[in-house]
Amino acid sequence: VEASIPEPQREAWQRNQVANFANKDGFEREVVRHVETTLARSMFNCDEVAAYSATSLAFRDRLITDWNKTQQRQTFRDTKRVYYLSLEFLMGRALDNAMLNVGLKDVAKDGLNELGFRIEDVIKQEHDAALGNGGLGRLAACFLDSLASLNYPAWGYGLRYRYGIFKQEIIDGYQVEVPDYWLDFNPWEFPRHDVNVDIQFFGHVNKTTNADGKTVSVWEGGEIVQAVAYDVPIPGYDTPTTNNLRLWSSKASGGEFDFQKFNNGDYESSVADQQRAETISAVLYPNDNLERGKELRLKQQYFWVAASLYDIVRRFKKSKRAWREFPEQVAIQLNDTHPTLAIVELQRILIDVEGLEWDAAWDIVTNTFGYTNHTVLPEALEKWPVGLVQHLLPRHLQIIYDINLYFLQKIEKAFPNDRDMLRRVSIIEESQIKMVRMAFLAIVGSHKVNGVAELHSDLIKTTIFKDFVQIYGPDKFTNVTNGITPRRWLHQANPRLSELIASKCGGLEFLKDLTLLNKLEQHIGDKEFRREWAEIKYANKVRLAKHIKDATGVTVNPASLFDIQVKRIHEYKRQQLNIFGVIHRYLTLKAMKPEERKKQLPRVSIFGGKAAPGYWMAKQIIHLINAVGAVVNKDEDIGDLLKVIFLEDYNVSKAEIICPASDISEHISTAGTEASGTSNMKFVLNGGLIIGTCDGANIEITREIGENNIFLFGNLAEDVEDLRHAHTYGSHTIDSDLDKVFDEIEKGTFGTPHDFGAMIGAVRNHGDYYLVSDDFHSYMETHQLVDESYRNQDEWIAKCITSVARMGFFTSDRCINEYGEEIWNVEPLPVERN
Ligand code: H53
Repeated sequence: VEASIPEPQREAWQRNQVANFANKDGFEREVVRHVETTLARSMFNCDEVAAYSATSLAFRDRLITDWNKTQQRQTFRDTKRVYYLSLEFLMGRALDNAMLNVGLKDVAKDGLNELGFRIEDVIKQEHDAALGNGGLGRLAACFLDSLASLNYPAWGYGLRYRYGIFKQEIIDGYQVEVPDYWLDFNPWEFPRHDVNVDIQFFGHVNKTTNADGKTVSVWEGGEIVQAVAYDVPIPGYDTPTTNNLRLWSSKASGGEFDFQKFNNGDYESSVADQQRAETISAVLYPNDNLERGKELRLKQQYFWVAASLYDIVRRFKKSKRAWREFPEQVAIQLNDTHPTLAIVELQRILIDVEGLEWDAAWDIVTNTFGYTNHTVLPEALEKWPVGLVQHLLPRHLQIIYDINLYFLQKIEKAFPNDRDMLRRVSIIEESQIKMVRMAFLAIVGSHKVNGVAELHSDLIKTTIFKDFVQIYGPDKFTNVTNGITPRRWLHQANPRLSELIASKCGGLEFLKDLTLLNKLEQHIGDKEFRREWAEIKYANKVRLAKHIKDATGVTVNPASLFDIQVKRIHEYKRQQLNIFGVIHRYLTLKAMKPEERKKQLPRVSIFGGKAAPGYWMAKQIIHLINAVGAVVNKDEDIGDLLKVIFLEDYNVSKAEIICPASDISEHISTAGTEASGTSNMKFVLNGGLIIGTCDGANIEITREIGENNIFLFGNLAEDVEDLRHAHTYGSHTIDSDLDKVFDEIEKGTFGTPHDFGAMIGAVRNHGDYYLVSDDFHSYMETHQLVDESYRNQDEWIAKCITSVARMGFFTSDRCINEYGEEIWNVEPLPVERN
């Protein structure tokens, strides 16, 4: 139905265009209006939550008028769009970001002040949008910021989980999970009840003959669940471009519940249908780098992918172009294998619904998709049992088999004497329980595959996807090293440092062109500049110390060296190596004479991160950290020389306080296991140094900032396999210092030794898969170097400034431009604000 206003009446609309506020008075008027009308309150009952709500609504109004303009312009120009499909968008808070991107934070600050509020208190009222687990989800959020800031026509597609990642509480040293219901009041989303799609599950496939005498497959029966769109505006920095993040929510198709059943007294089953439907988008799976193969997860994936593709195809069809032009209008990026079914779904739409021939359709499909791989860890690679796919998506399984058949036929021709190749690369793994290998399907159905850091992109080509490089040639595989948005991770998280940098780099332009940071190098010799720099770092440490005090009750001295490791808890990330090192430091301090002890550098070891609820070993690691803290923090021999802190519920808004406050941060994964890492970039950009292994983006950070400005240690990726082999088949001796640490744990110094038996056993008796013992000595030596370096504060600060000056490469703007040119073939489309 044509809903646009006819020409003669448009003048009235234009005359009455919404006027956006641009100054303090205008802002205050909007806040008061929202308090009094939208929220139905008044100045007599306006608390900080209401002030937050009204401020958000005022900014939301602004964003939405820009959003409208952006969408109109993109539709009118009919340009190619990018669709970023991700099951996770770890957005954090939106208000601060919206104020900064729109350039009106100062206006809001003054306005709120006049109305009786402090802007920091108002910002803090917002609940994080925590629709993600870790790096993968946060990367998607940084990419959305860059896409909008660079004026790319782009949409994100995801799921609107009712519960985001759980809230972590630490009770008696153990992690306890609490549900994160975050939707009570969310001013940043627009329900689009008119944008809904029926999604089919189960059923069966029939073959029939159509009017042209062609045999066609018809997918029938089963159940229908409705997908409803919720739109979240994504503002660019210093541009009116405001893109869309569309999140799908599930509900029972055709209404609230079945009235027929209800009227017949069958209340329970009428409500059950509704609940079953709503379950699909109810919770985010809390695993990072770990796939558990649950049926509901597969349902989530298909639900989201099918709704998104329906939407994309509908938009394309409005342009009335020929199907072969689809890849010229549409680029779809698969964030990991989670959306791989989109490949199958598009093929299904094209052949079953639109009547294209297989080859023509498959050409369109493969030219549309790009696939980003984020891990080589075997436990994270997605595989689905054939039987489960058959049951849930019978037509899709047929298409997967056909895709595989045509693919293997080509392989057979190209490699006639290599039977084993067919087995190795088949999309179907012929195991006891047959499995669909999602990564292989993603490769076969995409025109480009990329890794997320150079080492990682090389590794996928030589290990898990080696055969595919032979098959397709090396050009199908590429690297796009990850990045972070400097708007949130510098300007928003560390406003004082951003201001100081601006004063030396020609204003805030560096937020749009991060290579401008290199101007800082000219000022390293400037004593006053270094003093200001150090003063800001100290103030950020004071801010974190206050947070630590409030959260844990422990007082830490901000003059200590702050050593931070915050990320998901995982054996490959080796928080166990860190805590063993802390214990070693503690034992060393204890063994010293008091006068020697006094000469030591005080340290605070700070940890934070969630463990997947079903990941027992990760939970043990959290327990050990807390157990060590409980002993060390009250040891009077030690005092300020060592404090061990576990910060509960690490999330995006806490990261904004933590990242600016590090002296050193830890990125110490077993070489070859961390695909990239992105918090390493956040810490360095905020003037902290890092201790790390030669893994992921650490290597490129070293290349950029210089090896004198980073503390690298440990074995290299190329040696890992041999070391593991030696552990299992040779004699495995444990580092003697590490042995002492284990003995101390086993003596009961940190509580019941039994609790930590498995952690020690993993190193001593079970092959030390993560090479903790192999790297321990070099790790401790390198920490020694850190201490020595830190004593020379002048040199330390110079290292920090040099590092920041050379971090320009790691902006997510650079990533997005690389994707835009090399993978998507899209151009920016600037929007005017009138
Ligand atoms: O993705 C980040 C990388 C990081 C990698 C992470 C990741 C997840 O968070 C979840 C699943 C997965 O396969 C990978 O571990 O190294 O920086 C963004 O690319």
